[in-house]
Amino acid sequence: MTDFDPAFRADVLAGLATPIKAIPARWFYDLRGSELFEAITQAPEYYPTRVEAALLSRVAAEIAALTGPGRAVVEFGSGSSAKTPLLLRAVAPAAYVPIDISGDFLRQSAHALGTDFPWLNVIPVEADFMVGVTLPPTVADMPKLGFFPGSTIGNMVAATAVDLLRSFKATLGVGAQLLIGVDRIKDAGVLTAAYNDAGGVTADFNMNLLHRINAELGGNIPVDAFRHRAIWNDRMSRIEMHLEAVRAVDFSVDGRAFAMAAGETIHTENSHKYGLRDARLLLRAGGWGLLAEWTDADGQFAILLAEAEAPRFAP
Ligand code: AVI
Repeated sequence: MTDFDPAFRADVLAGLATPIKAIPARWFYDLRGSELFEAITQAPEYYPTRVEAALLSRVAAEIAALTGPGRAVVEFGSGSSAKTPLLLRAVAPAAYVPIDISGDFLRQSAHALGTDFPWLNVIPVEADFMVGVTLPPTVADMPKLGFFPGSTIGNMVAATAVDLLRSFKATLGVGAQLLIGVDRIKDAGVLTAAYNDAGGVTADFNMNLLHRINAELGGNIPVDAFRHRAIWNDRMSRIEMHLEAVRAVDFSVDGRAFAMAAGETIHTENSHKYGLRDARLLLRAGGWGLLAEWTDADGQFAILLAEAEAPRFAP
C-alpha cells in the first residue's frame, strides 16, 4: 500500500458499504486520472472543451467590454487549459489568482502562465475552493472576476452547486463578476457518445478509480470484472458514469470485505446538463444576477457572465 489520503479511504469504504454504491468523482483525479482527463478533452466525441474554447475566443472582446480592465481574475481550479490564456489576453487583468487543491499542478500551471504573461502578477492559492477561500491581501482592493469554465459545476447536484456559487460570492464579494461555463441539454445520442468515446479514454478514466483503490488502499478488486457505463438520465438531466460488475464478485479494501452481484454498479460521476433558464436560475439561487450570456451556433454550450448581488430585503 503506497501513501494514501485518509479522506479517500473514508469515502471509498463508506461508498462501497451503502446499498447503492457510489464514490465521489473528485477521486478520479490522481496524476494518471488528470492525464486521462486531458486525453478525454482531445477525444473527437467530447465536444465541451472544444466548443467552449471556440465560443470564448469568439466572444472574448464582448466579455472584456463588460468586465473592463484591471480586475483580479480568480480562477476556481488551476488554468491548465487553453481557455485561461484566451481570457487573460482579452480582459487585461491586474492580477491572476488560480485556486487549486493540488499544489504541484497549481505551481506548474502558474509557472507556465508566468512565462506567457510576464507582465501579469500571478498569485497561486493552494486551497479547496469548495469550502470558501481567503484571497491574498494584494488583490483585496481590486475588482474581481471569478472564472469557472469547463462545466465543472455540472459535476455537482443542484444543492451543492448552489452552495458553491454562494461560497464563490463570499470569496469574491458583492459586486464581483463571475464567468462560468455550463454544458447544455442536447440530443441524448451526442451526450452519451461524449462519455463513451470510441477510443476508450473515458472508460480508462473511470476504471482508473479501481486501480487507484487497489494501489492506495490495499484493495484486491478484480478490475476485469468491471466495465465502464455512461448513461443519460433524462429525469435528472445528467450523464451518469458507473462501474458495472459483469459477474458476481467479492473483494476487499483495507481489510473490509465487499460483494457485488452481476449487473450491480458503483456510481462514480454525475455530469448535469442545463437548459437556458435552468442555468440562470442556478445562478440566481446562488446570489448571482445575469449580466450576459453567449452560446455557440448549435446551442451546445453556454458561457454566462453574472454579478454578485447585494442582499435584498424586499421582493
Ligand atoms: C470535469 N468535468 C466537467 C467533466 C464532465 O464532462 O463532466 C469530467 C468528465 N467525465 C467524463 N468525461 C469528462
